[in-house]
Amino acid sequence: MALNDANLPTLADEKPEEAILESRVLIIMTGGTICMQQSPHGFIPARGFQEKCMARVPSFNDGSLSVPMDVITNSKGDITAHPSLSTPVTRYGRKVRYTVYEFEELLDSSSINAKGWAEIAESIYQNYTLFDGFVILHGTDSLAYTCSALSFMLQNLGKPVVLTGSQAPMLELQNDATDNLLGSLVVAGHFMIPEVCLYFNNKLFRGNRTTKVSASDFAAFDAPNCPPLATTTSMRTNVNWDMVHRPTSLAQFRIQTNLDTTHVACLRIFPGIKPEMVDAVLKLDGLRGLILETFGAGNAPSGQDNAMINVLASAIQRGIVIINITQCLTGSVSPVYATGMSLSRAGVVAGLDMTTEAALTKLAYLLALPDSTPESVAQNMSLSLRGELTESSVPVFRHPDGALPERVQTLTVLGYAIAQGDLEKVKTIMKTEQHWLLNDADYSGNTPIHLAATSPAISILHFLLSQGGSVHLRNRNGRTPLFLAANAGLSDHVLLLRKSGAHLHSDERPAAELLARRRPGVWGLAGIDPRENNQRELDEENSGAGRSRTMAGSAP
Ligand code: ASN
Repeated sequence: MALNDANLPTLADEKPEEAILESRVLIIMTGGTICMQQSPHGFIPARGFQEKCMARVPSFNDGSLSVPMDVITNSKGDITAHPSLSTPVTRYGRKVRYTVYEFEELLDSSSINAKGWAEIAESIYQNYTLFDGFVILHGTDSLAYTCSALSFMLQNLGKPVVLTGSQAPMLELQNDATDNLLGSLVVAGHFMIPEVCLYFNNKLFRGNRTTKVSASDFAAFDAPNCPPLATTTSMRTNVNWDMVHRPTSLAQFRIQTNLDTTHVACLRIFPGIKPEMVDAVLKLDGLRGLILETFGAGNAPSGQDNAMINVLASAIQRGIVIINITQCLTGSVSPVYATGMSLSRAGVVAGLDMTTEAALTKLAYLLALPDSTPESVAQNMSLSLRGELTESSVPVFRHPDGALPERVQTLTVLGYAIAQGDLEKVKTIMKTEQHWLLNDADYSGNTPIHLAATSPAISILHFLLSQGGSVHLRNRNGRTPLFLAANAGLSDHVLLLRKSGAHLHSDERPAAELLARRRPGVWGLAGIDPRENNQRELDEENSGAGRSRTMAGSAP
């Protein structure tokens, strides 16, 4: 049925109090203990996780219908339809609707490699616009490596990617799988933490800061040099918003999948290690980079004859990048001792407080960048690309746990400045109040980016985006900033948001397609193809069936 102009929806027609917002999360199952079952040869991964492990648990299935199906594109570009399940309404007033997409081959994570990491990155990329967040289920053995690798492979990430697993299978009576999975779903479905994170034992860590610290305890992971991004207590998840790393370049989400893991190595120094042994590793065919695990603050045996330093210096001269990482769990590499200083004089790069997992995967990532040189790789290894190291010891200013009225007042003043187009005022407020404001919302659920999406001064939108404001948060009507800008007919705002990775949420598309009839130009810029709209109408008329809302999305 064709709608005439008078029937077209407007924003004013929407009644937020009647709608329960559903977040959409894609769960990617790669294997690991979480999905394992006993076999005559020990635990092995088993298929059918959504039906066997999640559908029967009330916290993972409120029994609501999963129509329409989620249409998932795999890493090879093949499309399949999957039924979804939903959690009951959470304490944050939302449901989390999710689909489990299982890899063709489920692995014990001790067998994962760069190909597996590429498959995960591709799967996120292909389905990026359809979901609000992603949960990756993975074995714990190599989980910290995968977290680190993905943090570099996913560039300008604007949505949460939460990795988790368990020490005991979900089908065991007493397990840690249920809590880890539920906690991860809640984070991915509610909190705009656009980082690759690891959720385990009630803590959310920055993924590239983690290391596996126990082979059997439920507290299997820690991030020794970085406080958790969030912690879950019995009733709620408390996010440490000051810690959250946000993309600040105005660019769309993209991935780099060709890590050079075959030309890097890792060597742990021990008392009495011979320079010849180090030399032999450094002369491995094609080696381009080495992680040297040293003592304490970055020290290695020097010896009277400087033989070790000479071996390292000559490898560096041959173009091999050597990174100094401490064997200690906490603290940083710093040249305070003569032995450590001579390493840096020889050209060994201080890896500061990076974990070995982060250093190794970062090295493989940087070596694979087009136009990389040993110098550019060495330089980038001691810079923070994704919050994987602490660059300086300047204490981070923490916003005091502000009383609610104070926060609301600041947000109101900021909202007023945005509406007035007063860039200078916006800059002043952001400077003094720091970045917690970017994720805060007024009573309608509008964040500063929502408000800036219709501000008379596009420079304010530009400024707030460059400060790390998210383009994906939705207000209480479920609207993204992009929807608001298009609805206001602001083409330049729409273009800037698109350039920064914004896309319409699948829930917004039906309304957007109808509104596009009034203003096809600006909605076209927002990603609504008017031909698609006509086609949908034709399909509906011909078959009487509605099209899946998730079909409209595509990889960015
Ligand atoms: N071997 C298992 C794995 O990493 C260990 C686990 O998941 N707890 O796949």
